Amino acid sequence: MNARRRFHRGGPQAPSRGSTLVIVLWIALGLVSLGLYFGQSSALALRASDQRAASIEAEQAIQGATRYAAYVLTNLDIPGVLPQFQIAPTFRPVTENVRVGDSAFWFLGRDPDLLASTPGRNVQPVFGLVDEASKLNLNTATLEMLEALPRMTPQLAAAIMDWRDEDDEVSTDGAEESTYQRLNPAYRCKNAPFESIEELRLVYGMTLDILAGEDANRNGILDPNEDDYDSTPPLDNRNGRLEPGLWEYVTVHSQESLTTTNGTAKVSLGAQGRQQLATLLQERLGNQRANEILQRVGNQNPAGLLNFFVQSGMSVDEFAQVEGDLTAGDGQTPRQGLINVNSAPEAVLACIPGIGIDMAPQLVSYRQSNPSRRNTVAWVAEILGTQRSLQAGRYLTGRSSVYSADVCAVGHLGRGYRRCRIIFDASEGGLRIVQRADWSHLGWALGSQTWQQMQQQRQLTQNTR
Ligand SMILES: [Ca+2]
Ligand SMILES: [Ca+2]
Ligand SMILES: [Ca+2]
Ligand SMILES: [Ca+2]
Repeated sequence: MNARRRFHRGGPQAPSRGSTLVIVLWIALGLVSLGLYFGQSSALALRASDQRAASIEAEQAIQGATRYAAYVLTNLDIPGVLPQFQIAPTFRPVTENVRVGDSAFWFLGRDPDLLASTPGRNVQPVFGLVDEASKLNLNTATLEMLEALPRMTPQLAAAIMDWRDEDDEVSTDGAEESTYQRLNPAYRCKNAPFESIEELRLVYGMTLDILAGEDANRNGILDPNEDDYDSTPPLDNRNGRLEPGLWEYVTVHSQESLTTTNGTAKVSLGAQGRQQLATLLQERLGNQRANEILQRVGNQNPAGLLNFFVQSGMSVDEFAQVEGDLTAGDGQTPRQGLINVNSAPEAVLACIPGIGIDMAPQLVSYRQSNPSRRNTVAWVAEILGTQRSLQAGRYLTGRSSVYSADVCAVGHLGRGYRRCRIIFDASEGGLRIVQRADWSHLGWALGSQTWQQMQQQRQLTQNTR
């Protein structure tokens, strides 16, 4: 009875109710925190998937940009001359903030007329396609030419020569197989041509500092972290000027085309092409001028187009009528590594024998004030004179056939930034993509102005939502 009463009166029930309440409270608390947790993580997941969607949009924009670049390159008014070097191209491509649906792309370019001596000008990017013939070719440059590059040392230049030459004989200051075998981990010396400029990382003695220089994100402009000494990497000299590394000035992809724009084979300036040369000159300049020119050239085998121009006594206008049809090679194997005097920066021109650091700035100023001549190599003779022209001519061209597109892209609201560099080769007739490298890891490359515009646009869209 006692026990029943106790039971009915709920003596032992009271603690039971209390503990139920506690349990319920705990469960409620648990549910709330679970809800909070899932709410938070689904917001995170949403943001991540939004970021991923934006990246995919940016990738799509890069695909679009690749096709657009190919279209531009196959429709050049003057073959071998990029639109920015033409005075009045019938088609001037859009190169910045090109909208593709919600995304956009930019062709990150270079201004080759920017003299190294001009401080503070290169803080915002220029846009456009880039001429690969504006750079020094790692596979054809001589030791002396390599040594003239910024940041280069004699040891490094020699190691580059040893890396690409077939033999295993160590050149003065160079490095061959035995050196690479001593490294930890050891690897082989290539003893074959470079296939990409990134391969320079493997050459003995190379450092990232020499390769990238102050331009850590490889965009050709001075970003804030590249002008603040050691506050943020890279280490720079804080002088308000960008001093880039080797990567800025070298290529492995420059080679001349063996066909003219209408698909016919170019005429060789060598002995084997003499008859065709006569026909070409007669066609374009008439019999009398053709005979005079051929007589002056005689049996010489011009080492370059500039050499032929100097030896022939032609006028610049006459030369322009045949330049696109000529090659100083044998007409069978395309000549590699010719440097386009109309698009190369001062630092590259300075590497060429006959030009050097004393004449390079003069060439840059001349072509700046004479933009109509940026489709020929002939004008160089006026600046360099005969002797220097004959020395430099074998390394020079006035036009190009290999180009690169450094494409930066963003998805909706400026999110999902991607960057890709694509190299196009038109030297074998038609356009081929010969290399495609993802450069997204180098970080934002479009400069502070575009960054601010993106932020403002994003803010505006979020406010109106
Ligand atoms: Ca070797
Ligand atoms: Ca930079
Ligand atoms: Ca720095
Ligand atoms: Ca600097």
